[in-house]
Amino acid sequence: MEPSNLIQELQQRMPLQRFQHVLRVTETAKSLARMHGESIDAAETAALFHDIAKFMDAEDMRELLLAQGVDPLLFEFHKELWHAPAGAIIAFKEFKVHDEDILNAIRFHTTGRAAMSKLEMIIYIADMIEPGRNYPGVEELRLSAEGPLHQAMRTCIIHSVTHLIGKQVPVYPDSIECYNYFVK
Ligand code: DGI
Ligand code: FE
Ligand code: FE
Repeated sequence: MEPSNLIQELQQRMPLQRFQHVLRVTETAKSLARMHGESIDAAETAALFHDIAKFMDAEDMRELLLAQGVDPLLFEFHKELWHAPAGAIIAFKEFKVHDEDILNAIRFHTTGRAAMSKLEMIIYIADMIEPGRNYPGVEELRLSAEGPLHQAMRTCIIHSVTHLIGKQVPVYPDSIECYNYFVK
């Protein structure tokens, strides 16, 4: 698909505010890729697709995920987690994105996981620090993103898991495993 067609397609699948978030994540991810010697094209593709399923109907999403054989544990957790693996499936099936690292960066962008690739960390961090984010503590995360990628990822996952625990909501095992991996 031509880049301009992809942009149009993405725009049609989400409200303007979300689309603008996607564009800011893309710029942030490209800049992190440049800093850390990762493919800028891969960062761009993963970032553009990362939230493609964010506004998909929850039941359609459940069907898609079930048909694809994802771990049914996912359905016991908040729907908010579903759009990441659903996005990877859509990128693969509808947009012929077949690069496993790009697909994993989309798939794990919400929970993170242990032993993330460079690209996975870049997308996770870019999603948290894009210039439109303004939650308490984001400045510290932006600062950490100027240093080594592992350190930045460590800071980000500590922030996320601490935030979830503060809200007393269930934490998906991939997030816990990510936290354990990066604090060790
Ligand atoms: O899609 P975005 O809003 O850009 O960001 P995201 O994909 O990181 O989604 C963030 C949401 O997902 C936020 O509401 C927190 C939630 N979340 C992330 N990890 C977990 C989680 N929610 C639960 N219950 N458990 C998790 O492990
Ligand atoms: Fe997301
Ligand atoms: Fe996002």
